Formats: sequence, structure tokens, C-alpha cells
Amino acid sequence: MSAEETLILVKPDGVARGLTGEILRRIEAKGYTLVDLRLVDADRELLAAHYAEHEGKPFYEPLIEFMSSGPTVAIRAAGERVIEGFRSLAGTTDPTTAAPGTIRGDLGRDWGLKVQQNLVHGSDSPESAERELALWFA
Ligand code: RTP
Ligand code: MG
Repeated sequence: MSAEETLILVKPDGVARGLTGEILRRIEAKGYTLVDLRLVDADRELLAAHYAEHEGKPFYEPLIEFMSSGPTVAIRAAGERVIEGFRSLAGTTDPTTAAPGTIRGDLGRDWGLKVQQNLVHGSDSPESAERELALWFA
């Protein structure tokens, strides 16, 4: 059986702040394998498909705008329980209260903007991972 895979994104705030290397370091230090990696200027079509579950929510438009503001690093990572493991490395959604020791907790904060700029995304289930990997590594 091949190892589980997930989609990890270093969002535009992480790339702009020069944190891509630090985030990759944490993924590798945890022991996950980098299978594929690309720099993507995400267009609206890709982002609408990626964030379809959030359409209509108050943060949806600011989220699409934020995710269009610069390049994103898309990563295909693999390892046993990598989906759950990366979500744990990332920390909870709000970077202000994400636990210290996590990516969001150590490196993120509230910038007073309309959407939480929280540095990374990680697929939340095997079904999401399959769907999102197909979108970002089409
Ligand atoms: P992600 O999907 O990016 O890994 O993050 P998540 O599961 O922790 O968060 P989710 O609820 O799926 O929301 C997706 C992204 O939308 C932005 N967000 N902003 N109230 C807000 O300002 C707000 N709520 C969500 C964040 O960038 C979040 O990661
Ligand atoms: Mg999510």
C-alpha cells in the first residue's frame, strides 16, 4: 500500500514573508516526504473550486482576494497519517490563539484584515486531499 498523501499550501502571506523554507523545514523535520512542489499564481477559477465549501460565507470574497494577491507554493506531501499530522503541525485556524509550537502559532498573527491570514492550508480528509491535489497538480 502506498503512503497517504495530502495537499499543503504555503499561502501568499507565507510566501511574501519569506517563510516557505521554514515551513518546508518543519514538514521535512516531522519526517514527511515532499513528492511534488510548485509555485502557482492561483486564478479565480482554481480558488473557487478549492474553496467551494465556503461560498456565501462572510469571509469568502476577502479569502479569494487574499489568495489571489501573490504566488502560493503547492506541495504534495506523503507519509502515514500525513493529513492529520500536517493539520496538527499547522495549528488551529486563528493564528492569534493557535498553540505555540505550531506553524500558525509560532509564525502567524492577526494583521487587522478581513480574513485570517494564517500562512498554510492542509487538506482535512482523504476525500479533500484527492480532490485538492487534482486541482493544484492538474
Ligand atoms: P485551511 O482550510 O486553509 O487549512 O484552514 P482551516 O481548515 O483551518 O480553515 P477553514 O475553516 O477551512 O477556512 C479556510 C480559510 O479561510 C480563512 N478564514 N478566515 N473569519 C475569518 O476571517 C476566516 N475564517 C476562515 C482562513 O484563511 C482559513 O484558513
Ligand atoms: Mg479547511
